[in-house]
Amino acid sequence: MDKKMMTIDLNSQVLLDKAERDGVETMYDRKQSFKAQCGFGLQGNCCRICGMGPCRITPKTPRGLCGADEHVIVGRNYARMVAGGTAAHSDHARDIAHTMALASRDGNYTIKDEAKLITLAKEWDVETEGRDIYDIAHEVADVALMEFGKPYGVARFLKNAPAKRQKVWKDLGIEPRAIDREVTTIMHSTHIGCTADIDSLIHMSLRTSLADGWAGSMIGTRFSDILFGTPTVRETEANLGVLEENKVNIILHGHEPSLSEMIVLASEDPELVELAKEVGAEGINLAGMCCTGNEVTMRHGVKTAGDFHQQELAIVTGAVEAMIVDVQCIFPALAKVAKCYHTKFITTSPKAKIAESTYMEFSEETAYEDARNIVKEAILNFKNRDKSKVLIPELKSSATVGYSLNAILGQLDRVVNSQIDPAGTLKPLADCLKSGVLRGVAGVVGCNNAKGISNKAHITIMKELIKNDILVVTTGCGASAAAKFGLMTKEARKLACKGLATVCELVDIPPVLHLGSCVDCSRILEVVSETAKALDMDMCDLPVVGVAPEWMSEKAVAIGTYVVASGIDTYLGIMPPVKGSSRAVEILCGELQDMVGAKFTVNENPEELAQIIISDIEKKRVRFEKLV
Ligand code: CUV
Ligand code: SF4
Repeated sequence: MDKKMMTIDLNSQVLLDKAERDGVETMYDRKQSFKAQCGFGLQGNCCRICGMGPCRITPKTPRGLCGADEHVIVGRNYARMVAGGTAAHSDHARDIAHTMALASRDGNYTIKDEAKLITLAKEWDVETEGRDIYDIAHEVADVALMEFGKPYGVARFLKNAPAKRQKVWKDLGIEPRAIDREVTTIMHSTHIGCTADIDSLIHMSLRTSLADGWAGSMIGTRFSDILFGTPTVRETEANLGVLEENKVNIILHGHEPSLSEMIVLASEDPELVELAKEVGAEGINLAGMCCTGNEVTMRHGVKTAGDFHQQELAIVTGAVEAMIVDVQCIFPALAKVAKCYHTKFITTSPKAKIAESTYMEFSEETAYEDARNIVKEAILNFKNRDKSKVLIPELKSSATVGYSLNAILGQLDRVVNSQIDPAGTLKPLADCLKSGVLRGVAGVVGCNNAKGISNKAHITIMKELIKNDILVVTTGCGASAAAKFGLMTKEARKLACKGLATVCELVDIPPVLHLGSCVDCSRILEVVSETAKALDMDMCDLPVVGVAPEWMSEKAVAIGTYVVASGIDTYLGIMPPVKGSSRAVEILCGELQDMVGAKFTVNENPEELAQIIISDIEKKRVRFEKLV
């Protein structure tokens, strides 16, 4: 295998060699043996929605057995991806809301950001005067839980968007109602014999995606901040080099901070630290992976072991005592890889049981006890580590992380506090955009995709954008990539052009800002929305774009769709399975512009995609400068 054609991460390349020596199969081996992927699947024009199928569209068979044409089939598949992604983010948020309903002063979960809770309570008309903070929390949690199934009305957070944006949604009829309702409606409407109109399928996809961005994900982020603390700026390190030879290495992988927060606490438990010493280790070393990694690095500075494509390779180091996972983006392959080493692959969620893993159920009611037991299991596994099988690659990069909206406001405030109002505004950011010192802002987010070379598109595009005075904000595995490649260090401003470099120096930030996990794309919505409001504009008026260079998950499809529906042009480095319908492409990459003021652009060549983004931002600036 030509490793350089697999990943640009040098640690990963070293570990791919090791995997080969150890006889361990990874995603990269499977990628090679797959060779050609199914053309119908790639185009999105295979339908398995009913038992008469699968029906595949070809020139000779232009319709499925029920008569569905390629537009209907592609549209239904697309809508179902949006529903799948919305369900995943929102069900995660639901769990966090349930966790907040359990919060108590002396329990496992407490309220860490009271101010944020009060703000939210006020936004949602929950009485705050003279009430115990936990009573407020429980009522706010109940209101949030109602957002999933309320029979009437639209999502509560919509009113936080700029007035013009709200009007677009209202006029188009894409204001999401209850979150579960939007997901269910798509599942219903894409059942055989329901919606057979591509325009309508995309219309409902827009509405459902907004239930993700402006409801599910936003609840996930806000509630996590309230319960676990709003991220603040801190230093960390990233890449597999953060594993430590002499410590019990525990990798936290998955998504929901309710588990990872407890593991962080348990790993500091004096008894467990003592136990680690008893088994001959110098201590416990936690490292994060994927979005759980982003959550714990943003709030605790826990180091990031790697991204989605490094999950198997982390185990291949032979130095991991336990890989602890909850939900989403977990390779089933981990069970097999873990068997080749001493690593315990510990699954914890009834929503994501994986055959041949060690299942240790985590429940919010018994959170700390469960977390302790899990960490203990890892420590007791240290003795089984086979030193001859250990290879911890050297590379790691330092990174400054933790840029929640509040942290960004705090940074801006430090510089211009004479002009800023006490609540803090994004006016300084708006001013930099106005003056053109910053040409624009790009949210570069999302996964790694085996269709390309791991990390290549992320890094190529981020570097190119900052070189052109475009500030990059990032979440998910895009954030892990940026951290690994040093783009989140303050010195990385040297890679930026003069305008951005100056802003970075003045405000003391890196040119690529870590905004968190995938649900935290809602933070990007907030930044853009607040900036638009500061300028009395709509979100589509700003020189701001979304980019998903290496997206792969249904969640990413939901994110891309709500970003576009929010008026932010979105650029994809991987073609979604919609090419089989010329109408789907026409709408998504064209007509949406007139509907919501933004559209998708796809180009699988990262250099070209970067140039398109830069030139489009300049085009957007022409209109923007006329408006300001
Ligand atoms: Ni939720 S969704 S691979 S971990 S960003 Fe990473 Fe992020 Fe995509 Fe998954
Ligand atoms: Fe075929 Fe129609 Fe059934 Fe899809 S819904 S599998 S196109 S018959």
